[in-house]
Amino acid sequence: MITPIPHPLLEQLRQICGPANVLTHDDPTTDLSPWEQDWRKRVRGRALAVVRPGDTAQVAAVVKACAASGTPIVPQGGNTGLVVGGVPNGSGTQIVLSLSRMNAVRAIDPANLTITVEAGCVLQNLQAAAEAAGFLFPLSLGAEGSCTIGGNLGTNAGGTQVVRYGNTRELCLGLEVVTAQGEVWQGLSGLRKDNTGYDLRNLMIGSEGTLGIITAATMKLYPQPAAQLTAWAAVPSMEAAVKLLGLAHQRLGPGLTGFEVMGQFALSLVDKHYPQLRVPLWQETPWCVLLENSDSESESHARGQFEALLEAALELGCVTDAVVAENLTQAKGLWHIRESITMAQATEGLNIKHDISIPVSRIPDFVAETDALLAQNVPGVRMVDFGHLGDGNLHYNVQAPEGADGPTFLREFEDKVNTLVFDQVKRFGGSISAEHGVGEQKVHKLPHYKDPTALAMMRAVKQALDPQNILNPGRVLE
Ligand code: FAD
Ligand code: 2HG
Ligand code: ZN
Repeated sequence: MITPIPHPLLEQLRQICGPANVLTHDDPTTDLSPWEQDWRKRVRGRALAVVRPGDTAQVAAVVKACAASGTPIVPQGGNTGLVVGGVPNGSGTQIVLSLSRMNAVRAIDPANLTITVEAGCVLQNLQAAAEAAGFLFPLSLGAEGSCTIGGNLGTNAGGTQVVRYGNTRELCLGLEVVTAQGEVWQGLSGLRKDNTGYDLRNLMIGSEGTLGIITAATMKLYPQPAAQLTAWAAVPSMEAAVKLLGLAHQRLGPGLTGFEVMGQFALSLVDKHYPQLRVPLWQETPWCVLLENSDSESESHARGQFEALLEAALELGCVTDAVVAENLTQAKGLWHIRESITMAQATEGLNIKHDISIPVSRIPDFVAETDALLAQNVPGVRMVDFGHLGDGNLHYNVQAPEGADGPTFLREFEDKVNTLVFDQVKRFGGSISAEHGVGEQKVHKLPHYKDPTALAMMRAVKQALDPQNILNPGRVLE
């Protein structure tokens, strides 16, 4: 039995959540690394405690206690974030507020097409609950087995269905939020229309835990499609991929639910690290595209439409070869290849990530110009390009040259590469973060790339809602 060192705030937190739900370094047998280490293993923080409340009232009481002692709070869901936004800093003075115990599905309203869940609900469980009720919850991303809806809302996550259903923000109809003062905002309306003043829901979404703690959400449900087909196409250039996207919009209309592009080197990494996944066509083409067609009529209607699209694309020369999945298992296999790029890249070694957006029409020129600039500035650079081309969102990632030492590469090149890429993004009218957020990683860059008036309004909002700066300090805003 270990007697914890007396600490007035920790005593209070133990009373609120129960001693088993306040984890500290006092107990040398408790490993806090799952909460302190970021997913990319870029930063290892040190928490004063990891606190795991069981309901909204406990979250509110924890925040009140922290506010009274001026203790910073870092909200955390599945800790899959990619920009160092959900782990504590190294000071040992911040608490991690993990929502993982608050994972219930509170209600499904079939007529209103909504589901209300607690923030710690894992995305895959939310998808499964929707499916069990006969509906589709379309948010889908590689981390869905461990990320939570609270984290998805906190980052306004995108994923692979945005081209049809929008980002997490577009899927949300209401929130329950604990404010920086420990008050509870009951905003789980489920209303599709509400013009009674400022849109606080949309302000909270994407605020990365800096304005409030999301404890529950009402999300939109959709009918299940009658059929879903997936195709993998070899395309000769990024221009051809953009042309194929236009054609797919024209031919499939709202049936186009996924349009992902993958560069040859990105796919070579999947082939190298996961040979069992059998990546199709990658050796014969610089780019592959994964397309999904969701049809409300029937499988044969979907197949007819899809084949006509691919035939037209072959004739126009924007596709050189293609395979259409014969069944759901094959389709899942193709999606699994796409979702494995992040892991394959991590296995290959340290890298520099960019999740940028550019108007789709300008992406080919952006890639050609920026690739050339990087090749001039970083000898032997290897580009891991892939992403959600349907949304104009590229994961324009930079891998160290073959055989280079990862940490040395990052020390020497990370800032230079970020500046080069972000300057190009600005020149092309894009955003330096399309989906992963700002976190700690891009916080120093934001003032250079965000409109100064917008940044001033953001600071004013933060000051108004969290004047003590206790909610995730140092993230989003310096
Ligand atoms: P965490 O990592 O725990 O937190 C993320 C941020 O949200 C932090 O700032 C945190 O403080 C805040 N937060 C967490 N919970 C709450 C809450 N309840 N209230 C307020 N703030 C909160 N992102 C995409 O957009 N698209 C993708 O396709 C995508 N694919 C991914 C694939 C992989 C393999 C991985 C590892 C990550 C991927 N991500 C993607 C990044 C990541 O943003 C998402 O995985 C997810 O949205 C994070 O959810 P989480 O529960 O893990 O949040
Ligand atoms: C994806 O689209 C994620 O797979 C992760 O956003 C992107 O690894 C990345 O850079
Ligand atoms: Zn992505």
